[in-house]
Amino acid sequence: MKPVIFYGVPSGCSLASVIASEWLGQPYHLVRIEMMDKWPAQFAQVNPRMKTPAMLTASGDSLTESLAILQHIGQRGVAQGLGFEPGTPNADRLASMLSYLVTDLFAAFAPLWKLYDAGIDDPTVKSVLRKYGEDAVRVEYAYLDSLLADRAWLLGGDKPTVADAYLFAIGRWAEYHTVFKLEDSYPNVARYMRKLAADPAIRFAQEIEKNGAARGNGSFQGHVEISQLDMSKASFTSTLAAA
Ligand SMILES: N[C@@H](CCC(=O)N[C@@H](CS)C(=O)NCC(=O)O)C(=O)O
Repeated sequence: MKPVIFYGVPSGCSLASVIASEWLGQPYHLVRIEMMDKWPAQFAQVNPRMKTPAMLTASGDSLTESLAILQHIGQRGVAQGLGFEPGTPNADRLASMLSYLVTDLFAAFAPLWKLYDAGIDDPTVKSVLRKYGEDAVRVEYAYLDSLLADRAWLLGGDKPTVADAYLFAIGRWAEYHTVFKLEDSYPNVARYMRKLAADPAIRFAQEIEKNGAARGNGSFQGHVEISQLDMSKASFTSTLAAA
């Protein structure tokens, strides 16, 4: 089967998996999840934690967690420079960067998402969450700004990897949560985000998020309904596959 990516709107981290799929250039389908609405019950078979992104791979197995999905796409896209041969120093560097992004950078935004998602009325709790989130976000953007001072892509090199797809998806959250204007505070991150925003795959993925009439590079084979999918192998996540 063709791989299926489940992506969430608004402004999900799953944008990275759509961008990486488009960069890979191999056929794939998408399932859209409106995260603020009631989620389709069948999605629990793919990810019982009810989070996006999730994936059905070409073998029909479910795969969850951005890091795992991006590594999976990266390994299929070694020729395109999206990932690296397992066991090489570059593969280690990519794993390290992805791990930093999905833990430290993602976690820095957690208090701000808490404020956004939950109806918190207590003004003291609100201002503590806001301050805690903003401070944490600034620490990570200062680090990223220093990294990006002398390189075009997150890992250096002359092509983006799946880590760049993820940083684009998460990097936009500082302005989404109006923490700061990137241009004013972190010019290297701002330049990097501007360059990525002009990339055709990223423009496509953002159009998809907006539910626009997106035209990709030909690898996107259309949206599917979750009820149309063969989910017989979709509860793989908790056990090892047979050798
Ligand atoms: N550890 C997961 C986190 C995924 C996650 O929290 N996704 C968010 C969107 S960025 C989500 O689905 N939120 C919906 C919810 O929590 O209800 C990963 O890295 O993939």
